[in-house]
Amino acid sequence: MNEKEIKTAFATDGFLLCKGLFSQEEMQILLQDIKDSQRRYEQDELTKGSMVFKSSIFFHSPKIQHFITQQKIIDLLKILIGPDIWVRWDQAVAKGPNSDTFPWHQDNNYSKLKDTHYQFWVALTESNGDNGGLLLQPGSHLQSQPYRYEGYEVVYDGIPQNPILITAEPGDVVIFSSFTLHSTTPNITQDTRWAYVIEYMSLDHYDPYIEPPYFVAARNGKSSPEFVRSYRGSNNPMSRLKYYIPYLKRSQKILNKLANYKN
Ligand SMILES: O=C(O)CCC(=O)C(=O)O
Repeated sequence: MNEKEIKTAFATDGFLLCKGLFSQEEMQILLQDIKDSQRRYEQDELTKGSMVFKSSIFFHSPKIQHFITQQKIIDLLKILIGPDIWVRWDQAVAKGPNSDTFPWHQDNNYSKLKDTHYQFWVALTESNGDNGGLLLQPGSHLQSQPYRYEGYEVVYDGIPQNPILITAEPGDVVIFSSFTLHSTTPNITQDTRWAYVIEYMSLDHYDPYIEPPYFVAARNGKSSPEFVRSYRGSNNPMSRLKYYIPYLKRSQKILNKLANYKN
């Protein structure tokens, strides 16, 4: 696929399947690095039974940092995100035997971000409809979808009309928008399905929920791994304002109520 086809496919469907981006051997090494890694934040509320989330793991692992900033990844992402990119979050997901479905959702409803982040989903093992495979609803990224809370889960309040199941080999990758509805199937096999998801964002976009230091992946389209205390998006008042406007509106409503009350 050339750049234009990649952009068009992503704009239309909200995701892109890249077969065979990494070798089986690279995936075995990465899986071991993930198992050896330490978390930055301890909590993983989404872990349920034999479906285990291991989040925020690149932070203390130079090997994972090296993997997620390699030029091959940047060359793909810069087509969609632009030349300056940082990593806001990552998580490995082990779906063991008997693990349940992970319900349909848009990742922005978990991250609470107003801008798109780009989910780089890596199949570390085989992944299919029997063992926890990834399902995506094409075109669902084009609008905010209704949702409800179920414990820690933020679940799509609807039924996807024509979902696509990704059948993946180790080393296959799906890049999808954080607004794309997705889900995973139950695992009815005896083996554990592993996937690793890295969440990339433009350096122009702010995330008020991640504390510094921030991890830069690329500048000017070139891999440039570096921890920084601030970046363009975090310094940009317009980026920050998006998150303050709801508070300002709420404060304005309270002030109006008080003014009415006094009168
Ligand atoms: O287990 C997976 O493959 C993906 C889990 C998921 O839906 C997510 O990370 O948003």
